[in-house]
Order: sequence, then C-alpha cells, then structure tokens
Amino acid sequence: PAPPLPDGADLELEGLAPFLTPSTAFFRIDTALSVPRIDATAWTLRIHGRGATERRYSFDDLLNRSDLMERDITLACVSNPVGGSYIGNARWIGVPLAALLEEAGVRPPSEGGPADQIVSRSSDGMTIGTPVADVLDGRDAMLALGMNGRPLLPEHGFPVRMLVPGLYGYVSACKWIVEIELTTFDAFDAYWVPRGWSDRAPIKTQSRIDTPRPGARLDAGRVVVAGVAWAQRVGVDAVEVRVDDGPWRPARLAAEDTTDTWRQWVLEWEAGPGEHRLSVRATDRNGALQPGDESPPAPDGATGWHTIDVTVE
Ligand SMILES: Nc1nc2c(c(=O)[nH]1)N[C@H]1C(S)=C(S)[C@@H](COP(=O)(O)O)O[C@H]1N2
Ligand SMILES: [Mo]
Repeated sequence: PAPPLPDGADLELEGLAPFLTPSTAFFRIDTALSVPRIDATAWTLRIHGRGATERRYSFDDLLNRSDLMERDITLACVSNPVGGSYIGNARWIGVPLAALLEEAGVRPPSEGGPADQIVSRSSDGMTIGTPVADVLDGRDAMLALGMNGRPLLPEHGFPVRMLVPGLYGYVSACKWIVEIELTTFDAFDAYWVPRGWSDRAPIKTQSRIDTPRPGARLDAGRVVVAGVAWAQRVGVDAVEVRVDDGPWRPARLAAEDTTDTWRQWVLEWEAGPGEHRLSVRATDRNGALQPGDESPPAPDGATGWHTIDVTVE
C-alpha cells in the first residue's frame, strides 16, 4: 500500500478538486469510439525489440508479483488548456515497469542500450512512445492494474495500462496495453507525432484556480480562493495569487503528498465591490517560475497563468 495521505494534503474546501480524484470522475481521453472490453484471463503482454529478450506476461503473472506497488500519481493530458480539467490524481497499483524491462535485459541508452524509445501498443491499435531513459531513471513508472483500490475501469484501461509520472498521457499512459516494443525515436513515430505533437513531452508546471468559478458573483468580504498546482518530479514550492494589478501574494500550500502529485493551495481574500481579475502562478522546488507567456496545448502542452474574472457585490 501507498503510505496514508499526509495530514492536511486534502483541504476539503467547497469547490476545490478533491486531492484524490474518484475513478468515475477521472477525465477520459482516448480515440476509442467504443471502450475495449478485454478478458483479463486471456490477456497477455509481449515485451520485445531492440536490446530486449522477448518476454510474455499474463494478468496473473503481474497480479502475483512480489513487487506490486501502490503510488499516488497525477496524470495530465497534453491537450489540457490552462485552467482545464484534463488532469486527475489517483492512487494506482501496478508493477514497476523498470523491473519488467530489466527482466528482458533492457539497458538505458546511457549504458549502451540500443533502444531510446518504448512503443506501447493497445488492443485497439494506439501507439504511444516513451523515452527508455525516463522509465529507467528511478521514477515510479508502472504497468497499472488498479486505481483507487479497485481494478481499472474499462474506460481507464482495464486490465492493464502504463503510467509514467511526469509525462503527458499521450507519451506515457497507454490504456488496454498489449505490447511493449523497444525501438528508437528515429525509427518510429507514435500515433500523435505525425499529427503535430512532440515526440517527447514532460508535463509542464501549472496552477489552476478551482474556486471561485470564472464569472462568479460573490458577496463582498472574505472570499476563499483555492486550487491546485503541479510541478511533477520536482514539487511545488510556492503558489502566488494576484488580484487585479496588485502585488503577487503567497497562497498557503496544503501538505505535499509526493512530488508526482498535484498540491492544493488556498488564499483568503478580502474582496471589495467591483469587477476583479484573479491570476495564479506556481514556482517549483528548483526555483523555476511557471512561465506566464501564453501558448496553446499543441505541440507539447499549454503555458500561461490561469486568470479568471469575478464580480463582487
Ligand atoms: N489505448 C489508448 N491509450 C491512451 C490513449 C488512447 O487514445 N488510446 N490516450 C492517451 C491520452 S492522450 C491520455 S491523456 C491518457 C488519458 O488517460 P485517462 O483516459 O485514463 O484519463 O490516456 C492515454 N492512453
Ligand atoms: Mo492526452
């Protein structure tokens, strides 16, 4: 089991996304017009390709492993606009992907391995390309069998999906996975690459205002402003909120779960009557400020500060 959530990781404020996203509320992004229904007892995963000795695993092989782990990991879609909802945080159960690759004899490129890309394939023909180096660098990349204490829902990849903390879903999170091929970025473009998206895409640092909602009409006085921020692999060290053209004010951060999860924040604002504009920005643990220049999701993730307008009466 994952360690229990640290006290104060979930502020449980009205209008704020819960720290752990219920599976039925988790965003769904895929190209499947009908959700694949896979018989777990007949399912197999094949690992093969450059520098790999071919291996096959059944669902039972994975389920009965002694290295099953549970981890809290935030997953974001590259197409999430600033302030958008294509992001969720769940408690995943899975097998360390690095262990499976090591069983197939895979070495990272830095140790002379001939493959720099893992191409995962799903039962419905999706291909997703992930850097081998990222999977083998010690992060909790996994083949997930469970989500929030239950088997995966069909919509989220039952029986098995991949997850790599810190990478957008289209370069890491293959659902209904059936095959892992070791290859190179030069030799193969995964599904979204010829459609204009980057072949490598780490999740960008972002922050979001969950409450108040854009366009809200509020009573003058104390207003709770709250949201989430994420800087995966590094961690969020500060969140600041600006009202109109005022100074950036530090928000209070909720307790951190792990650097691979989003982090809640809250600020109490004495709101005076009128139209107001609220913006948020995060700073990661390396001191890097979330970029304010606005760019669209394509080709490798949106940037900009989430900004909302509210009316105080
Ligand atoms: N088989 C398959 N896996 C897929 C996709 C897909 O279209 N097909 N979409 C990917 C994208 S773009 C994202 S953001 C995540 C979303 O995972 P979720 O639907 O469980 O939130 O799944 C990834 N895995
Ligand atoms: Mo995505």
